[in-house]
Order: sequence, then C-alpha cells, then structure tokens
Amino acid sequence: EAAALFVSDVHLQAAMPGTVELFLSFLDQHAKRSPRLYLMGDLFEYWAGDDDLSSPFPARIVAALRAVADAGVALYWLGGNRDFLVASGFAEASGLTLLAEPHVEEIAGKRLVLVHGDAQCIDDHDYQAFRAQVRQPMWQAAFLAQPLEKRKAIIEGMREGSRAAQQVKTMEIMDVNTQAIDALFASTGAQIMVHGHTHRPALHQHVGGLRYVLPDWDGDTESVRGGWLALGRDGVMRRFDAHGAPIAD
Ligand code: OKV
Ligand code: MN
Repeated sequence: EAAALFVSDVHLQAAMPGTVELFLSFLDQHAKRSPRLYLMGDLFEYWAGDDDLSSPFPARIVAALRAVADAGVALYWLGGNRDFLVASGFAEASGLTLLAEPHVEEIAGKRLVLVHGDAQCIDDHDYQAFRAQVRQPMWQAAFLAQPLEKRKAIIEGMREGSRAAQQVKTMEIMDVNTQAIDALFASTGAQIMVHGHTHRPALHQHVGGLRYVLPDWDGDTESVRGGWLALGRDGVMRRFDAHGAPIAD
C-alpha cells in the first residue's frame, strides 16, 4: 500500500464542475486510504485570501479536505503560483499543515524534495519578477488589506489580461530549467523530486535522481486529464491517471 500520495494543479473553480467532481472522488476513493496526502500547489484556480473561506465554493472544498483529515490522513500543503495566498486560516479549517518550499523529507526510506515548480522556471524572467513581488510579505499585507471583492476583481483582471494576450497557455507550459533542477538535487541530497506547474507530466532521470512531474487536471472536457503519484511503502513511486488506473513507467 501507499505511504503517501502527491497531487497538484487541479485548478479547482466553481465554473469547472467536472474537475471538482473528479477531485472530490479522488479524495473519497483514494486519498482517504493513504496515510499522507501532499497537495503541491494550484489546487485552486486562484485564492484571493483566507477571508474567502465562508463562500460556498471554498467552503465545499474545505469540508471535503477536512473529511479526509478527520479520516486520519495527514494533509500537507505547498502553495502554487495561483494559491500562494493560502495561509493559516485555510490550513486550520481544512486540517492541513502548511509546508515551506523546498520541502525535504524522508518517506518510505527515500529522500524526497517537493516543490510546486514555478520557482525553477528561471528562464521566464517576467514571471520570476512578478513572483518575487507577490511573495513579499509587505506586498501581500497591502493586497490583503483591500476588500475581498476588490481582490477578486484584480485577479480576474489579471486572468482576463493574460487571456487577451494569449499568454497563459504558452507561459504556463514553459518548462523548468535543468540547471535549477540539478542545483536543487545537489543542495538537498534528494533521490526523488516531485513537482507540478508545467502541465507536462513525465518521469525524468537526472544525475541527482528521478524527477516526477505531476499532471494538471481537467474533468470538464472529453479528454479527461489528471492524476496523482503514490509512493509505496516499498519506496517505489507509482503514477496513476485521473480515474486511478496505473500508468506504466
Ligand atoms: C497564471 C501564469 C497568468 C505562469 C494573482 C493572487 C495576486 C492569484 C493570482 C493572477 C494570474 C492566475 C491567478 C496566470 C499563470 C500567468 C502568466 C504566467 C508562468 C494574485 C492570486 F497577484 F493578485 F495577488 N493570479 N492568473 N503564468 O492569469 O491565470 O504560470 S492567470
Ligand atoms: Mn502552477
């Protein structure tokens, strides 16, 4: 049986009910049977602040996560580039533990390093500048000091701008930089790296170790996409598709 499950880039939003159902069934059918679940970023299409917890859609997701935690599963959270504003209010309501990046941990006898993946996309200079700005505590405090509805409007405006510029697709599939990956293996001594963000699910062999890239999810189109990784108690990582079918290495 699995020692831990890893998932990222579900991009949950009320406007994509198929993806929501797919993820909720993953939680109920698979996550509840695993001792640990690592949520590795961009679970939400966007997160405007923990004061959104009482809105119906976030409340539904929080309740589902809480049910997994109450079933005895240890839940861990790494923020992504869309839900980096998740903080202690969300963590307490969901019953999960916030982690800092890079997270290094030994599980099933393997040394793992976990990152969302956007920080390793160092060739995208514009994005890295934006990331550095919005990760500043002072910037976040000023942003969060605005009313929730205004924050949502700002984020929606950014999304609209990206769509208009046709940037989201091309930029979000920009890949991680191999030197940044090698440096992360070297500095952490990890044997296995797990990340998402790039929407390029794969298994890569590096000098430092194996790199598993998580898929993004889409349960609203005919070609259903998604899936997770499961680290077995034997220390072997296995890949599964959105319906829980194993993917061969
Ligand atoms: C997604 C990417 C645009 C890459 C902003 C808080 C902030 C969320 C957001 C805004 C942008 C996602 C949600 C988008 C990915 C891009 C350009 C490049 C490399 C905030 C929470 F800043 F206001 F606090 N965002 N959008 N890119 O347009 O969908 O991944 S997005
Ligand atoms: Mn991402």
